[in-house]
Amino acid sequence: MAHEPASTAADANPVTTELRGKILLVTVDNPPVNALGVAVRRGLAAAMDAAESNAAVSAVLIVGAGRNFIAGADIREFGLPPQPPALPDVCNRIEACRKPVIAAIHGAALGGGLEVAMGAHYRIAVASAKLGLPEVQLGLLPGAGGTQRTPRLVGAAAALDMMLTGRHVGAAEALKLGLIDRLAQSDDTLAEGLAYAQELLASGAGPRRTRDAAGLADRDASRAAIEAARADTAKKSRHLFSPHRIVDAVQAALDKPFDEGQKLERQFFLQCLDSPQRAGLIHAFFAEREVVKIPEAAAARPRPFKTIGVVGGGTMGAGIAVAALDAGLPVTMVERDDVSIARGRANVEKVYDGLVAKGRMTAEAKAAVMARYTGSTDYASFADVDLVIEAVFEDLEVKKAVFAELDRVCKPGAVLATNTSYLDIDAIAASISRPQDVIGLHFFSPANIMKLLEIVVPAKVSADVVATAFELAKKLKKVPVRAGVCDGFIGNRILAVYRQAADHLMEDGASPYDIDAAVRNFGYPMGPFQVSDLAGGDIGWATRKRKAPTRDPKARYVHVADRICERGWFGQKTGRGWYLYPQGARTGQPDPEVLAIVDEERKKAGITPRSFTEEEILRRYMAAMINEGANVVHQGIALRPLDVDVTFLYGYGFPRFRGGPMKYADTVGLPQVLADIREFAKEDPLFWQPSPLLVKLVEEGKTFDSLNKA
Ligand code: 3H9
Repeated sequence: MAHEPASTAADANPVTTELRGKILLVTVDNPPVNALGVAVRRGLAAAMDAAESNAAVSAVLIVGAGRNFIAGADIREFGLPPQPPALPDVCNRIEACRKPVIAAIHGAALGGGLEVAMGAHYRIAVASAKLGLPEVQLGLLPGAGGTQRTPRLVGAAAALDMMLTGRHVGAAEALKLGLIDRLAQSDDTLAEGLAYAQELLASGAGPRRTRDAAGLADRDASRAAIEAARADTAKKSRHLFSPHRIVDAVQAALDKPFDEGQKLERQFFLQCLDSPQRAGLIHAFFAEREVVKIPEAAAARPRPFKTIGVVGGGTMGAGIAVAALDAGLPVTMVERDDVSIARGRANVEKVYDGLVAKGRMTAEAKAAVMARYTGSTDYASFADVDLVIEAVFEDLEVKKAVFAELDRVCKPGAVLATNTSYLDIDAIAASISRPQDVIGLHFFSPANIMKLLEIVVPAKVSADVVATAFELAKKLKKVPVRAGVCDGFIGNRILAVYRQAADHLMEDGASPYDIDAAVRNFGYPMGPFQVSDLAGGDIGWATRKRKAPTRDPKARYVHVADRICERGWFGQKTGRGWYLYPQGARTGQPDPEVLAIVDEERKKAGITPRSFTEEEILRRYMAAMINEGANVVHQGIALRPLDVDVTFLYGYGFPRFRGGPMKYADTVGLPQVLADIREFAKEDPLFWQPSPLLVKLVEEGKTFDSLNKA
């Protein structure tokens, strides 16, 4: 996405000053989140000058207008030409102020926002305030003195924890850490801030600079904390750039005077800013906010819903029920008979029992949640339910029979959703008297954990039902993506294609273990063959059998997976699949027998194996993913490329630091991707057909991102 800066120098001054007695009240008012755009930076610096030059001012109080103190640097400015003053200079200017500066914090004080607060001499926060340094999540590090001031203020261990996780620290914890000096007694930030400032003046308190704070005084403890963080980061963040620089910057805070440390911090920050990881992570940040902006949300208001019905108590139905229960909603589950509903209830309870066993939930809390759960064998129990999600066996006739029952018993206006992962939802909708109420809610397994929710929009559904589905996603804390009806919707449709590309690579000479390793080195937690072993090879096998009758007889088909499934090797649950899992091991070992099967199939197909470098493997794997992603956008199944990106980030383990497959394609360059596809097409023109959208964008010299703009 191309982003305009939220504010420009020409905008009305978003920083206002007002004398309250002897205190200069400085208010940052830059909706929506008081980001530190250039006008705010200028305003803050000017306010310090004004405070120093006005003899009537004895102290300065900085507050944020609206719901937050300051949410950080203006992310939309990154990548644009810098405009002075730079934020580090502004924070230094605040710290250098010869009159005491106090920050009164409510809402979010994040990133540069917290750095402004640390530039101030004293900090007070209301109980609900959230403080943090989330830059790492954007591929950055705190670049306005944060890597130098935070360890001096709270010690190396706590500072590293905050900067490496990016977590939000509550006000009470911030007080304990020494990040703030006082916890406000009420929610009235302004009154509390003014009172604190007056108290400081009365006590004769002067400026107190964070750069002089003694948090690193215990040098041995600091060194140990840095070494521990370095080792942990090497293990956990091997693909990432900025976490390592964060550790280096804290090392500099320990070893060097403040100004020198800050110079290094600046260098590291600019390196991070230049990295494609920063571009990928910031793309992901905006994409997950843009993805909810759909035409139906603008056109209609969601229907109210207070109660949820779930048809089916299998793994999926139970997971959906848990997701709804966790969101505080009452759930009625219907199954066909007593045995099935007992199993459904047991599946739900099993999740909570697991939490109780791990000490993450009390037995009383479990009982309170289960009190909102009702099991029934009678569809009439759905009479008052606002929204029903069907999660029964994947068979069109079975689903139609369920929907006929729902049509019969549900009240008018109830939303009727199916959790199918590939069936024709238009056909389900057309089979009942109220197609306008029918929608697809494609949850991913385990449904109470996985964040992605594909909201599948059939032709006849009314806009308010789509808006309701997005509202439900918000309530369940899911990341919704709007998808059109087709086999596999966005995610599974694209998956089917790049899985085939992986099979082709395997038959042509790469081993499944080479392919998995290449994909892991790209940043995925697992390769496609490991995923198949985890999910169960029988699932893909069933899909292949389902698609067999409609498969183009001229299309290349690799039989290896079928040969493996025919032996009953379905992966982890059967102790072997693509890998061996001796004694229930969770990490697989390469299996020579699998390699022998691969060899045999190559011979049958008359293929002489050749070798592929990791780069060659990835080029094919990614080109297949990107090309089908382009088709999905071209056909309107996904609204924009960013919808494909969000689907893969939240449902398929795509490495977030690459932004998603379509963003990655832009990074590689679309002409390169198209050239690759055309080269591969020389071997298999049926499989490698360039997407018309990709061809068009290359002809026009455009990127996928150009389509993300509203
Ligand atoms: C940094 O500070 C670097 C420095 O160390 C060094 C500099 C030299 N900029 O999330 P929401 C927009 S890096 C621009 O839906 P919520 C957002 O896109 C920064 N825009 O609200 C959305 O726009 P739209 C470190 C921003 O109430 C609107 O505001 N800080 C920024 O659910 C509302 O956002 C962070 O990483 C921004 N910084 O959550 C904090 N932030 O309406 C990032 C938000 O057009 N922000 N927008 O879709 C957040 O975590 C959440 O926005 C926050 C509010 C918790 C504050």
